[in-house]
Amino acid sequence: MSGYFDSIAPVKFAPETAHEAGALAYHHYNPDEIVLGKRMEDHLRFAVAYWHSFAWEGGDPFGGRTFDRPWFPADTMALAKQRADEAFDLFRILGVPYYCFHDHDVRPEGATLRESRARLEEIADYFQAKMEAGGPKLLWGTANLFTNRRYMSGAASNPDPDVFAYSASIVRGVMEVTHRLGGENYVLWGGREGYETLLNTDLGQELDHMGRFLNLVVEHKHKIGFKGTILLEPKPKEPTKHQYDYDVATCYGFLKRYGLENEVKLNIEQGHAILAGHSFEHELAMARTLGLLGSIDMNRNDYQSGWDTDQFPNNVPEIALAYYEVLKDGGFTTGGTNFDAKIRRQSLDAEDLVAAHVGAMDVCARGLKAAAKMLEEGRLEAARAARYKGWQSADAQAMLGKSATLASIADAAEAAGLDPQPVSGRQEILENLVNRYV
Ligand code: XLS
Ligand code: NI
Ligand code: NI
Repeated sequence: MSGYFDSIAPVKFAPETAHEAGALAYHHYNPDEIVLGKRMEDHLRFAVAYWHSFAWEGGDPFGGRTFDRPWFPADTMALAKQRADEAFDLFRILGVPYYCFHDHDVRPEGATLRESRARLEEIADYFQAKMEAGGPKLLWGTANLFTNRRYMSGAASNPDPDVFAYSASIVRGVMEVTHRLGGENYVLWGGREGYETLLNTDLGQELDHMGRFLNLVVEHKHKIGFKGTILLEPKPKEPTKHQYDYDVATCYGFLKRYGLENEVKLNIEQGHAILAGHSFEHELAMARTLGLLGSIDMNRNDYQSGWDTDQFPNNVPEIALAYYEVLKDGGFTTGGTNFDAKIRRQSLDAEDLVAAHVGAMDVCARGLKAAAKMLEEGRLEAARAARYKGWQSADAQAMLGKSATLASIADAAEAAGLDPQPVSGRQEILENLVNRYV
C-alpha cells in the first residue's frame, strides 16, 4: 500500500536551502542548537495535534469536506489504523518529539460505552508499538466531550446526570490510555461546559458539578499513579456563548473555589487568549504569576473574522513575547508546544500539511531565540526593575508589612508633604528595544 506522504522526505535543518515557497527544510528550527543551556528541541517540545491534521475534513458552516484523504471517513477500525499509519508517518517526516489526541480522533465510537473503550485500548496498543519503534512520545491525551449530540448541553455541567456519568466513563478510559502510553499531561478543554441562556440554566449548580467532576479526575489520577499534569484549557466562548473556563484568571478562581489550585495547571492557547480580549503574553504572564503555567496550544486567529480559526502561527514578535514568559517561568516541565492548528480548507495536498508544520516550527524557533536573547541581555528586565525601584526603600517596604495601617501610611504621607511626580512609562522606547530582537 502506498502512503499518503510517500513523496515527501524527512525534513532537516538546512538553512542553506532556498527560501522559496514550499521548500521543505527547517531554516531556524535546529533541534540540537543550545539555547540558554538547553537543546532547542527540549525547550520547544513540539507536538502535532491528531484532530486537525487527521480527523478534520475541511468543512465550514457552508460546505462539507474538501480534503480527500485515503483514510476518510475512518469509521472502521481498519481505516482508523490506516489513519494512524499516516499520522505516524507525518510525525517521522517532521521529526517532532510529541503528538496529542482525543479519543474521538483515533477510533470510531462503538455501539456501547464498553465497545468504545475496547476500541480505544486497541488503538492504544497500535500506537504503543509505533512509539516503541521510534515514534514520538505522547504530550497529552484528552476526551472529546463536545462533538456528539449527547453533549449538546455540556458534559460535566449537563443538566442530565446520565451525561455526567457517561462522561466519567469516557474520561476514565482516555486517562488510563494516556497513562499507559506514558503521556506527560492530561487535558480537559471545557468543550460545551458553558451556557447559551440563563433562562434555562442554573449556573451555580453547573459550576458545582464541574468542580466535583474535576476533583474526581484528580482523585483518579492519584489512584492509578499517573504522574503527568492535569491541565484545564481556558476559552471564553465558542461553542457556547458563555464558557465557564473563560480565561486564566477565571480558571484560577474556579480551581481555588474547588480546592484544586495545587493539582491542576493550564494549557493556554493563543487563539483563545485573543477571543478573551487578552494578548497571548498576558495569559501566559498571568498563569506564570499564579503558578499555573502548564503547556501551550500554539496557533493564531484570523484577526478580521473574530473566530477561533486555529491557523498555524506566523507572527514572530507575538511568539517571542510568549516564549519570554515561558522562559521566565523556567521553561516547560511536562508541558510543550502543541500545534492546535489546521491548514485552510483550500490547502488540499499532503505537502500543505507538512509545510504548515515546518513553517510553524521555524516561527517558534525564531521566537524562542529572540526571547532567550532578550532574557540573557536583561535590558527589558532592567527597565522594568527601574520602574519599581522606589519599592526597594525601607519606608516603602514598611507599608507592605503587617505593622502598617492605612492611617499610619496616610499620616506619614501628610507629614512628608508628598507630591508624587509622574514619570514616563517609556512604552515606545521599550517597543523599539523588543523590535531589535525579533
Ligand atoms: C478547541 C480546543 C481544543 C482543545 C482540545 O477550541 O482548542 O482543540 O485543545 O480539546
Ligand atoms: Ni481552540
Ligand atoms: Ni486547544
